[in-house]
Amino acid sequence: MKYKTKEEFLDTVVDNYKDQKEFHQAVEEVVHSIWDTAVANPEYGKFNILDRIVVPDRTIIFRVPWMDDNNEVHVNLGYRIQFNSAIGPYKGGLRFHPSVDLGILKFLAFEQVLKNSLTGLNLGGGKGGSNFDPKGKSDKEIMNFCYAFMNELYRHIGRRTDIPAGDIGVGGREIGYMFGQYKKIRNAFTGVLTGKGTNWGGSVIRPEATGYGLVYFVVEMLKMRDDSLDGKIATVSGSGNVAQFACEKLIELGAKPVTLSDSGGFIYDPDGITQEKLEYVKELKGVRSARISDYAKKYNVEYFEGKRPWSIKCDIALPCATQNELNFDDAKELLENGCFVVAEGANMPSTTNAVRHFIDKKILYGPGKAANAGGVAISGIEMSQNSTRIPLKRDKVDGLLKEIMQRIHTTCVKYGSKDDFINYVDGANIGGFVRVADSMIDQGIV
Ligand code: NDP
Ligand code: 2IT
Repeated sequence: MKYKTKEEFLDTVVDNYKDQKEFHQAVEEVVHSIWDTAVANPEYGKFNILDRIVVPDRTIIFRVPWMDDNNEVHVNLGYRIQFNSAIGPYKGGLRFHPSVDLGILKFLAFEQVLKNSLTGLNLGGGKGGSNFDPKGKSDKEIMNFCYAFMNELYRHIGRRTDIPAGDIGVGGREIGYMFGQYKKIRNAFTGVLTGKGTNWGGSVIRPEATGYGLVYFVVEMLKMRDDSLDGKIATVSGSGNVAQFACEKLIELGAKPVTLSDSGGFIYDPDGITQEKLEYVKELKGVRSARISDYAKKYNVEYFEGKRPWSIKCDIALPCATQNELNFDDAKELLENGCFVVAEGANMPSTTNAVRHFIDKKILYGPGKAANAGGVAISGIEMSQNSTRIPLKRDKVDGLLKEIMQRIHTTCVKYGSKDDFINYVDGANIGGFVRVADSMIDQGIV
């Protein structure tokens, strides 16, 4: 092993990528978990896996010029990080949000490598997107932007190379426009993107998969304490794709979600968000600029402007909005109010100190790369349906999703159990890492 301590290694990552603080955060968490495993296996040292695993295969940055409805020309930055392909073609979402930069996409792509490994499928890791802000844009502007983005991205992706999907700001509509443009340029109808419409190669349950899978993971965690979702109060943040379908599954399985949020604030509905109210949220949030505060007006509940929902008493908290949306103070308050399960629908929503607090207090804490892997897993199932050209039925795909979430949970237990506590962070990181590292060794120095 080239490094004597993990701190020595982590210092090199910080030095090499000075401005990429989210990337440092993600690498630090992983290295804390995998260090002993990395040191114990001399092959990992010999093949210098640590240095290699934190450097993407390639990073593509490009100009995206597009015209708005007033004929003004804008330029955004487009990115695709192809991080690791040891176990499969690059796979991961595209994010359109003004905060997008290299540090954020590198953290997401790095997490994706280990997440995809945990699914047990043959999926490498990647991530991409743009600092484009979809809020307030007309449908035509969104279409123009998606076309412009694909005008460059098409040359870097392909069904055997790199298969993007959605993430924040990218849903079925955007995937449709990008797919159309890819098909036009390449003159090829292939499964190059996932999250497609079911009429043209998309899988049933893909839109639901991240949120449903998250709740299936929570069910597995609760089983470890002979407990179930029945009657549990859940706080959920976000109100987009992941949050909506997490709520839906919570309701179906007998729990009571009481909050939703967006970048403006959160709503608290002590009577519980019902399926009917959720249908309203789905319709409302179908328009990207819509605000969750409208829910408070419609159902006469409280809206907390500029706040996040972690002060509300609950048994289960599901952060489903964005990175670093739950800090140490939030973690303390949650636990003081009796919360004993935190599972992440979003990627890295809890800060480093919040995660330490959850582990110190030995609650059931499911990190994103395990708990939200259902989305990419069903993307993998969409890819296999595209290859065979045989679409699967809803029950079959839902069954696969459950099976994969259970398998991920088993992997976390296998690698994360110590005494009578399951450290899901260690379990997910080690479980994800070993498969990628061993595959890299099998393939030599490439
Ligand atoms: P959506 O765009 O559908 O929804 C995002 C939600 O998060 C919106 O409610 C949005 O509010 C809120 N949000 C976004 N950025 C911020 C911010 N900076 N501060 C506060 N709120 C914010 O995205 P998804 O639901 O798809 O993604 C949510 C999270 O889940 C992300 O972390 C994503 O990486 C992760 N994820 C997504 C998967 C998928 O399949 N889609 C799979 C696995 C993880 P507003 O409308 O005000 O911006
Ligand atoms: O973070 C994620 O796992 C996603 N945005 C989904 C990726 C995918 O390829 O389905």
